[in-house]
Amino acid sequence: MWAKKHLLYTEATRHPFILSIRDGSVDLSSFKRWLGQDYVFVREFVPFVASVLIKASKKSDDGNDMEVILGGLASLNDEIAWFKSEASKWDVPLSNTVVHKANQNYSRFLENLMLPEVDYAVAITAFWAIEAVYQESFAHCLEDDSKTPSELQDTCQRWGNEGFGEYCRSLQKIANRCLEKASSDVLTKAEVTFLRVLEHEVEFWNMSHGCA
Ligand code: HMH
Repeated sequence: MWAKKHLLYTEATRHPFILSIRDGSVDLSSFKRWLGQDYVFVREFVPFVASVLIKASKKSDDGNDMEVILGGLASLNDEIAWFKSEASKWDVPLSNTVVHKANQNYSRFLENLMLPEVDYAVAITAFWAIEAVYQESFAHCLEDDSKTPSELQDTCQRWGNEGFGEYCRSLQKIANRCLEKASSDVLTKAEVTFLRVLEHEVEFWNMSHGCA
């Protein structure tokens, strides 16, 4: 299980699409496809995060969880505004986007995680993993030896910046605290959910990259 996790995590955070941004060889039509699809994703992600917030307010024994998740929702508000301005910069229409299969599958997965019977520990683990994949991927494109094109720096900064990294570590801490107290049944569900997130992230990159 650990080996599989490790392998999938690397696949998700060092995907050929990300590596192509990092080495400057990125195909801009791929980038535009990613931009349009990710805007759709983020609009689906907001209700999921809201559902995690509701679970935190009911289940959590730590007063700080709500603030961290609320901060996440606030940054999604900025993110939606950013997508709109970025899309107009790149001439990517955001209305009438044909939602790709990988995106539809990811949405369906998120919808299932929103159900009240899904444990808070499972939902917060998924939330952390979703954010962490983007953080690790885009931070990789900002390293000193990267050749990320200047017009993509802003995108990489959005998720690769230190503040976003700090926020991901806060989510990880919450997830770890919940998992320490979880039953073995919940722990297994969280593990499986974590792997599913990584698979969906890889599929999402594949779609952007044009290999799906
Ligand atoms: C597909 N995963 C995907 N899109 C995002 N914007 C994030 C994660 C991070 O918010």
